[in-house]
Amino acid sequence: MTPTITAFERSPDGGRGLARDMQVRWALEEVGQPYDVRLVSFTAMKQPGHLALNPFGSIPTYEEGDLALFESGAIVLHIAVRHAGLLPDDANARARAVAWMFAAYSTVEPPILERATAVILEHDAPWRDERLPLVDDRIRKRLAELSRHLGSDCDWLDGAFSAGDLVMVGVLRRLQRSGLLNEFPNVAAYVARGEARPAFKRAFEAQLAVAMAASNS
Ligand code: GTB
Repeated sequence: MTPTITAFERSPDGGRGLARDMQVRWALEEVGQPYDVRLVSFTAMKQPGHLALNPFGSIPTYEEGDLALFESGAIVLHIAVRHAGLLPDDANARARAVAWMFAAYSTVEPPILERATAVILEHDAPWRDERLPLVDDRIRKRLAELSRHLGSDCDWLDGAFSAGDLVMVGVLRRLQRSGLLNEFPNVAAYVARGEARPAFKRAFEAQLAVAMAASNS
């Protein structure tokens, strides 16, 4: 059965692939699973039809037969469990790949989201200029830890590319315009390796086509 995911009708990122449908698209492309996309407006996301799929009124969602899922991490994990290619066969390696998914969303991402809030939503707030350097230092701490873990030899976080890398690269991509990634060349190279994967490129092009169509309408 072909799953259907939801994505922004008009992504505020204008096609940079930063909204979280990108992680789901990428996972589906990695495992070779075709999918349909239902585009939703900000208004539609808050209507009962979408809230029945995601109580928080956000994208992405995932529907497959009688299964409806929300939370990009849960969706990527579901895809990785159902298909070969995103989780190792060895049980311990599999558990570590899942740990990296959690690390991406619950350890690495929080200060990155704080930065987005400071830059976008608190742009005019009087505390913004004091707060941003503090947030950047919290991000640097995580990037330094990742940098030490990757060292000079590791292409991926734990052996072969996994769902852990997919989620981590997705989280780190939000830093691309901040300049912070470039302070850690091996982490920047890690993100570039993720973006160079053919499955990433297919997913990126698909979401870009939506943004282009929206900008022409
Ligand atoms: N924890 C959830 C998950 O991982 O699925 C978070 C879902 C979420 O935040 N969805 C966002 C959304 O639907 C889109 S991805 N927001 C609309 C709403 O809640 O009303 C977050 C996002 C949005 C925009 C950019 N951007 O413009 O750069 C980047 C990321």
